[in-house]
Amino acid sequence: MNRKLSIIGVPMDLGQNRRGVDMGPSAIRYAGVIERLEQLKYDIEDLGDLVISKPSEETEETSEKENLRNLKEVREGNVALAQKVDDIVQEGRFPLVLGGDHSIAMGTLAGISKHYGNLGVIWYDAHTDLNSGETSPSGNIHGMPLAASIGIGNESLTDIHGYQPKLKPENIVVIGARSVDEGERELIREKGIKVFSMHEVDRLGMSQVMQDALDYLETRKVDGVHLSLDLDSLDPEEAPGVGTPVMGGFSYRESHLAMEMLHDSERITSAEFVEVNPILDEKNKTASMAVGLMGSMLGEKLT
Ligand code: 5AB
Ligand code: MN
Ligand code: MN
Ligand code: MN
Repeated sequence: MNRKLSIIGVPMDLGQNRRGVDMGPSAIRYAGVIERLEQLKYDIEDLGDLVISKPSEETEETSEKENLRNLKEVREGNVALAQKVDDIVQEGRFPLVLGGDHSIAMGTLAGISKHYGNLGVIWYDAHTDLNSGETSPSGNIHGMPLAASIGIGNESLTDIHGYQPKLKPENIVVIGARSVDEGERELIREKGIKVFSMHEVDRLGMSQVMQDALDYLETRKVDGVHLSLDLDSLDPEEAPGVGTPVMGGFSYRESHLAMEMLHDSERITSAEFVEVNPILDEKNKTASMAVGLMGSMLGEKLT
């Protein structure tokens, strides 16, 4: 495991339409992320938060037409993030990105993937985020980052950081899916994207699913693994501070196990934790869970 960690917050809320997720990085910091990871003896560099610009009325109109809300500003934020993350990886450090809504995964992956020949991704989420302007029921770009990263959708999203695609569809593993739109289903079938839905987790248990996911990426001969963890993968009873809750999710405990197994696999090379919305939360518990999961992912054990 890379002992040098760089943390960057991305106060992005323009990829969806519930205010508050831009305060995610503050909530995660307040929940003690730096102190927690320092205890694990990492060399931590805190790069603070990116500045995200507010949308103008003019861009609102054009993006409504294409069913891509706040397209211009979402792109700009991701272009800036991609450069930051690129620099972090270039310096030989492990990027840990704090969201912000999930649209920021486009920028994170754009900065990371150029350093790898065959990057793998674990997408831990209640959703598959495989929409485009054509298929999206909402026009919210936080439902599109995985599609954009495989080169599907509007050019200004697929082309962030000047290259595409960022990912091969067969190097993606989705875990936790339970709300998938029709257009997304088609893409999963067409591209052969590996999805462990809640059905598989219920039948096999998290331990087996995580092992299968890691084995699958091993057969793909990936040279790095990025974890993109959307807090709405957890059950909203336990983690209420998210904008798009879907019932029937993971327990905190199950997710801990998943993170510990990821750590023990010694494969993980970057991560992001997204969609924490403190306005919808109770006593900052969703942010605290995010911090707890980061701890497990980075090797925190009781013994
Ligand atoms: B999240 C939905 N599929 O596209 C859409 O939270 C929800 O990043 C997207 O996973 C949820 O609007 C995006 C209905
Ligand atoms: Mn989600
Ligand atoms: Mn998501
Ligand atoms: Mn969400």
